[in-house]
Amino acid sequence: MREKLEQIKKKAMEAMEALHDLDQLEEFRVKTLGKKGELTLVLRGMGSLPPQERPVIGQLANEIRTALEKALGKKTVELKEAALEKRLEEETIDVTIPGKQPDLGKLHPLTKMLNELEEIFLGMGFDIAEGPEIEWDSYNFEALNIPQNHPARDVQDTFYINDNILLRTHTSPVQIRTMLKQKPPIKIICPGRVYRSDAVDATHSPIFHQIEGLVVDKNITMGDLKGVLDVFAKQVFGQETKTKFRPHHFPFTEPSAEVDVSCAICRGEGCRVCSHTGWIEILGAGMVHPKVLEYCGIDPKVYSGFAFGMGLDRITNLKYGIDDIRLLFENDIRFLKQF
Ligand code: 2U9
Repeated sequence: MREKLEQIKKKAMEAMEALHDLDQLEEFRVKTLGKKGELTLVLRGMGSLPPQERPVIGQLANEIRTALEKALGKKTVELKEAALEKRLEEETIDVTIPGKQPDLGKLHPLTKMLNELEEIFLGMGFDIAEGPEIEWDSYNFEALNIPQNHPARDVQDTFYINDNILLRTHTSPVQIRTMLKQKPPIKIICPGRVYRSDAVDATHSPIFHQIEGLVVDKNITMGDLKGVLDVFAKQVFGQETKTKFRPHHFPFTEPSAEVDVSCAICRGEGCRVCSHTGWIEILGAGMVHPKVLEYCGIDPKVYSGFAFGMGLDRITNLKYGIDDIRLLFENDIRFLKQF
């Protein structure tokens, strides 16, 4: 029996040495030390030994069990360390491999232009005001001194929703709303989308964008208007830019003017962009009509104001050399990627 025990120990120790992974080791532990393991079976057979031999063999069997358990523990640690080592080696990350470049979106040219213009006016102390695109007929026309029979009111030009409600044809009703709820001094720009029932071509779209401005206070003059628009034009088109006011007519301003800037492409010498005139029309402007102030409850004998309006789409196209307004609305990725 002693020999059999020593044999089991020797065989077990050798077998253990040859094992390479933790699953095999567990299988081996069950086979050797488990309830149905070889060592246990031998110990069960101790009943057939002479009584004086039993304690000696019992002690030997326990020593062997302890030795095997110790060796198993050591082997377990060894195999766990080896497994970890192998995993770390396999999972090595090469931090020098170039990363994948994420596809970055870009701002739409209209958004870029709007951001630039807003910065310029914020820098001159203007606030930004916004309002609804679906508007009362009265705020869009009547408040602005546009009479019932004016051609702008024609269904040919305006998208009516019903007799009293329409898609705003300019952002001017935002200024009306501001004056109705706020007393002067008022100094705002109103950017936004507007709608006119125009046939689509290279310079017309039924949806386009405007920025209008309004300043109302005591002693506001045409000189203030010229100063603001001159600073604005120089910041957008370059410090050498000149501005020119030509008399015009709008129902909501008196006097009114159209404003040209000297062509930034040819510096006024004449080219294709300015139709060989050296000037480009970019704005309409004027002193707010007394009737418009009155409609909003502002006394025109105490207060005066100036207003201006421009097409954002037209300025964007001039600035970026885009020759067709439709490109701004088609969202062709090949076009948008260029800005
Ligand atoms: C109030 C009073 C007056 C806004 C103005 C213009 C002149 C003008 C056009 C430019 C090109 C429209 O986009 S466009 O087609 N606008 O010429 N707009 S004065 O005048 C106002 C606005 C609000 C209460």
